[in-house]
Amino acid sequence: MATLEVVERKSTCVLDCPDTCSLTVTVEDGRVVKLDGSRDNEITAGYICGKVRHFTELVYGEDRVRYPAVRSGPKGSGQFRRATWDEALDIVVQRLQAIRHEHGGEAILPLCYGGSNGWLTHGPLDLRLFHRLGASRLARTLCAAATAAASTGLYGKMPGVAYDDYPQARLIIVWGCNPAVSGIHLVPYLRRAKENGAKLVVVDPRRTPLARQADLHLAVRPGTDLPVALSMINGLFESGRADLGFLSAHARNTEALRDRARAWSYGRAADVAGVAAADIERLTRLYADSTPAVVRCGWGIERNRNGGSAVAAVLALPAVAGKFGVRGGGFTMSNSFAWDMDPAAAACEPPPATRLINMNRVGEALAPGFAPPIRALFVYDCNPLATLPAQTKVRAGLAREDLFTIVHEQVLTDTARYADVLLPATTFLEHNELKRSYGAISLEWIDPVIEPVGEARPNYWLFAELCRRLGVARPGEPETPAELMRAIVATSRDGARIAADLERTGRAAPACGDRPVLFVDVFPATPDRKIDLCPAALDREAPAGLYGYTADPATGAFPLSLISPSTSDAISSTLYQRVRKQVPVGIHPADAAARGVADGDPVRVFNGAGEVRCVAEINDELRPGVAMLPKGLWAKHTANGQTANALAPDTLTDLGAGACFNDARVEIRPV
Ligand SMILES: Nc1nc2c(c(=O)[nH]1)N[C@H]1C(S)=C(S)[C@@H](COP(=O)(O)OP(=O)(O)OC[C@H]3O[C@@H](n4cnc5c(=O)[nH]c(N)nc54)[C@H](O)[C@@H]3O)O[C@H]1N2
Ligand SMILES: Nc1nc2c(c(=O)[nH]1)N[C@H]1C(S)=C(S)[C@@H](COP(=O)(O)OP(=O)(O)OC[C@H]3O[C@@H](n4cnc5c(=O)[nH]c(N)nc54)[C@H](O)[C@@H]3O)O[C@H]1N2
Ligand code: SF4
Ligand SMILES: [Mo]
Repeated sequence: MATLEVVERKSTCVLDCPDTCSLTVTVEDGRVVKLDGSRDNEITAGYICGKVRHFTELVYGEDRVRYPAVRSGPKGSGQFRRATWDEALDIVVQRLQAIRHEHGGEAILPLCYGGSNGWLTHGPLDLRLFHRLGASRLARTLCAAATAAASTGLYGKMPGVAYDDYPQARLIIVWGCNPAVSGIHLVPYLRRAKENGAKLVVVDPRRTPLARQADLHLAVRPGTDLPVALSMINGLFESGRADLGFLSAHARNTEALRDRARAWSYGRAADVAGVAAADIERLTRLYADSTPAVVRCGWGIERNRNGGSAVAAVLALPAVAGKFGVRGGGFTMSNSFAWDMDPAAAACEPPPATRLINMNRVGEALAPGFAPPIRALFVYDCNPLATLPAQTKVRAGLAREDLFTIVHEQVLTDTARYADVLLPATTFLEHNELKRSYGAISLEWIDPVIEPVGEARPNYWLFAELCRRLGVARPGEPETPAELMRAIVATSRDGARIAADLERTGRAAPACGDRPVLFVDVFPATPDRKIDLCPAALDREAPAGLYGYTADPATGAFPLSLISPSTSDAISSTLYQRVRKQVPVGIHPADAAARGVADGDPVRVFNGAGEVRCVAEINDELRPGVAMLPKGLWAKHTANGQTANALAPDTLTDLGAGACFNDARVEIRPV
């Protein structure tokens, strides 16, 4: 009798989550039977989230895409016939060549985002293909566009405070971030800080799990962080608590920030944000009095018309109050800024000057009248129907008979159902990956732990193959995972050491180490190493000028703010196939009563752009005037197949041209 081979293999989670957990994967006869946290990465501390513990349901589930397939029914029907890779790629090559020949390369649009957060699945070979085809370029703005514009505008690419240093802080402000769901490994450090006597403040329209334990919770109206932060800055200057010594040594344009903040008294900010002026004042005093103090700046702040300026104002706070220079002091935004590699530059020449299409406007770009039209859409690492704003327009675009759509996917998503050619993608358990985390500060080399399921193939295989078949490959270019890794790492100033560390241990720390003290170990990556508190480029970009506030888009007809934050069931849309029941819209008791809506009632959530039919869930954790549907829902999660994204406008943030998901304004009525 054959004995069962059971082995434990190391891996690292590559999903779009700040934590980048180190994993122990149990493999029985070539099949993954268990995923759990390991201690290779200290932050993981031996535990992982429930989503990834159930990852085998994605890998082996009924929705897994196992074979190449060609559409055999109407667009969107999800009806396919199985094909061989050769046949599927022949069709792709023939159609892309014909479209390029007849309409030019710009008629092709790649559409990708964060499905895998690794550098081998996005960056090198896909861009090699699309650049050389002269395809339209994609502005990858679905997330972190405003935060990146603001934080790099002020600080250049500077990493922030490491999770491990939070227990040193006396005050922690969790601002527009819900780590209990979206980055669970920060939570034990917050608990330790509290045990050490730290105060916790949460700024969030919802009473999140952390807000419940906070010393102060500012339940601001969505989109009003900018006035709150500016009034704190004004208060610090007015009360003589601004650190003028630090500012004159380390910052530029302090006066411009101070001038703009002057317009915001505590009272005026409190009126706009719907909180008590005394609470903002108390927070300012607490902040001035506490050292070390750290702000965990989240992505909840950015997803509205004021998002860029709001993030800039929040990140200016530690400069104004002089909170840098000590362990546990400053801010944490995206710690991916610890790395200086450029995966695109590693594999191909600079991008051609073809048109740039903002992914938040893909619905428009696929609509009639957009010229010259897009005729081929190549979707990978992305589920646009579930995650892009203006869902109704996106769906209409995908349904176009004259659009040739290729989808490279792991599971049969809502988007994949619209494919003309569907190609099976491997998961990170089945391919190599190079992943830098954006919460913890680390870079990991990841080996596959199992053979590909079915005929699934990694992105790097697919794009190398297409480069060859479309005649744009050049001999001697990096192409295998190991070659790509070396080429990517070589674009870093510290490349030789990082490559050696990766090859020896599978992980590497950046030059500044994995627990940098801000303004001791790292400085702003700006030309003069100073903070620019009012960069001219950002000031020109923002329609109301940097730090200029734009009023709430609510109208009498659509008075409620619909927010759509992350939940513990999924990473964006990934793993939502596991949730088989419908998902309710959260509504505050007062808003429900005013509309005659009771818990569990069927309702319509609607505005001029769309309508979601679902049931109501009375939720007193929301502030009045705010309703909630999770981000990333699939069509099956509502009664009519529309989700929060059908109600989200395709307007853009003031900086970075990012998505304004939380600017959705709606009405809710019983049906
Ligand atoms: N309403 C609303 N919508 C939002 C947001 C919001 O706040 N509200 N937030 C947004 C945010 S923060 C983000 S980051 C985006 C995320 O938007 P997306 O990137 O579109 O969403 P994901 O679910 O992360 O990933 C998409 C797909 O990539 C696939 N994938 C994973 N790995 C690979 C791979 O190696 N190869 C290939 N070919 N495919 C792979 C997954 O199976 C998944 O279906 O969504 C945004 N959408
Ligand atoms: N489980 C899980 N983890 C995830 C993800 C996931 O989908 N699921 N997504 C990953 C990705 S792609 C990202 S970008 C991060 C995002 O993680 P977070 O930074 O936590 O962002 P969100 O979940 O979008 O929203 C965080 C909080 O912002 C609040 N919020 C909404 N509007 C505003 C506002 O105007 N001001 C303020 N102050 N708060 C507001 C929401 O109520 C919410 O509690 O998480 C990552 N981790
Ligand atoms: S999704 Fe986040 S918390 Fe869950 S295993 Fe991956 S890195 Fe860890
Ligand atoms: Mo994101």
